[in-house]
Amino acid sequence: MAMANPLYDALLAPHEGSGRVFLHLPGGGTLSHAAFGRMAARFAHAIRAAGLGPGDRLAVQVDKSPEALAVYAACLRAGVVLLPLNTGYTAAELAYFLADAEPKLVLCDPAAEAALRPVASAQGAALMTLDADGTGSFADAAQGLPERFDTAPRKDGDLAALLYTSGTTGRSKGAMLTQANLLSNARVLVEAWAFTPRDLLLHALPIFHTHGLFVASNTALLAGAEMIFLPRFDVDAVVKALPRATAMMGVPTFYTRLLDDARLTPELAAGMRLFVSGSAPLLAETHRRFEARTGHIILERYGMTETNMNTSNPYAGARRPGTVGLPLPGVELKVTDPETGAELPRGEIGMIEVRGPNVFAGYWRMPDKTREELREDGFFITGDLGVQGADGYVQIVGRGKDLIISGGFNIYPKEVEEALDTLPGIRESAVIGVPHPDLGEAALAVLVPEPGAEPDLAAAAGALEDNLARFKRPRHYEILPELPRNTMGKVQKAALRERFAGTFAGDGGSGAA
Ligand code: MLC
Ligand code: AMP
Repeated sequence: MAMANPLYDALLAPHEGSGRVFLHLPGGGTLSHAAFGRMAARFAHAIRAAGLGPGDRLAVQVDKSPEALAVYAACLRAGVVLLPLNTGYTAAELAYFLADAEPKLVLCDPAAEAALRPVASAQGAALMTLDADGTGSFADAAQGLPERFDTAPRKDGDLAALLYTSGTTGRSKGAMLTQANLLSNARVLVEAWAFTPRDLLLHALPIFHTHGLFVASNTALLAGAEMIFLPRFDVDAVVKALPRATAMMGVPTFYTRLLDDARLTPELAAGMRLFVSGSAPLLAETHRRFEARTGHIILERYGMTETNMNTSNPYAGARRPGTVGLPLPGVELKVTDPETGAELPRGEIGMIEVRGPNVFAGYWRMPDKTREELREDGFFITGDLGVQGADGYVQIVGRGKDLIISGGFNIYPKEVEEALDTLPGIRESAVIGVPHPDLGEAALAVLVPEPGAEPDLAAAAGALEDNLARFKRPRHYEILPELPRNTMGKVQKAALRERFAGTFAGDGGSGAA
């Protein structure tokens, strides 16, 4: 009897060799569990052959594909820690992650190879490619390798993945997610959302973040559900796939884009049993419009990279617009005074703190940051401000952290401001999130020129291109002679947000400003 590997044993082993369909692909083809498992075994051998053993990191910045998902499965089998990276990150951003996580191997898109090779070599990491169509030097290396693999034994507390989340100050932090973190949350979600082998989950999220990789994929695998695996959210493809699907998970932008499409009707969604929203606040208005249009009540839940899912509206029971529902089984949630940490009575607004098997093991090689946010008693300080009603429902009312969530991607203003402040002619800057009809919030930069200087906005925007992923770059610029400050000298971002709140009001669709 092989030794235990909790995630492999629960998510993958039950399907080994099964001819059942796992993934439905855009071209109309399918991939069985057996074929997926064979691919994952070959990939696990290739990862081993590249010199990685249990606990080593594998950084992956590739387009979404069945092969990319099989890399995750291969890492689980080999005991290798997966470090998935947003495909939008530039080589400059990658350099930081590679230096910090010290992966032995980096997988990238062939188109990024030339730019990333020096970055990887500088860190002593090998580099291989995996294209969206599943080809590349990594796939070549795996070609012909055995389709059986002795899964590495792992313990509950062993790391399964390292996911970077930006910090409000300083650099990104690697959230260490263990086997038990991921498995406990998958178990809770299968139960809470009633997933079964009869489900067909419409998967249009990226797989480099918690939502698409763990919430969606782990839940489907654990339940034995099938997935319609789309490379990205494309409204035409989603409309085409919806009639076959039983469930979908998305960020609020998925729902506003669907609502903007006349093809969204009750008939289109007649076979659906569940629409889940998360990663960013779902406007109560979107919730109500979706119900009026389709008859479906979106189930909103709340989570984060460090904690997986914390709360959820009930599957059976009232799904309340504007709330993120109740703490999930096993998750303790309290609202505390942000200054003192003392627990507040129900009904009072404060800092949301959570504890449970879902909560991560700390930040990679950052014991000080870990101590600041993860209390010794196990409660994690989320940075989200909220209130819990007498009936237990949690409402998120704001963020204690300076963070913009745009289309479900996080933008840390500080990082963008630091990049802007170095530009010639700019004395200082403030980056704020303002309402955006498509993305929920979009980044807007307020620039203060040096005395006498006339900043060249096009040059400013251009200068960010090499350093910042596209999704982080401000979609609009404003120039002010100075930033509003309080008596302590702190920039009053709330005043700026109010002043520029209407900037994107007329922007329809997904167009950039
Ligand atoms: C893409 N762009 C974005 C963007 N996504 N800009 C700002 N915010 C975003 N979210 C850029 C593109 O690079 C492109 O640049 C331009 O904006 C227009 O792109 P688009 O065609 O409108 O975008 P699209 O590709 O359709 O993507 C939008 C989206 C996508 C909403 C479908 O961002 C998405 O899938 N978001 C999901 C994010 C997610 O999974 N979050 C979960 C985090 S986990 P150019 O220059 O090429 O035109 C988490 C925990 C939890 O938060 O609780 O779940
Ligand atoms: P990330 O660091 O990418 O995991 O983002 C996590 C953050 O997304 C949380 O701390 C919240 O601020 C936000 N978030 C996730 N789900 C919701 C939700 N349903 N409503 C409001 N904010 C959410």
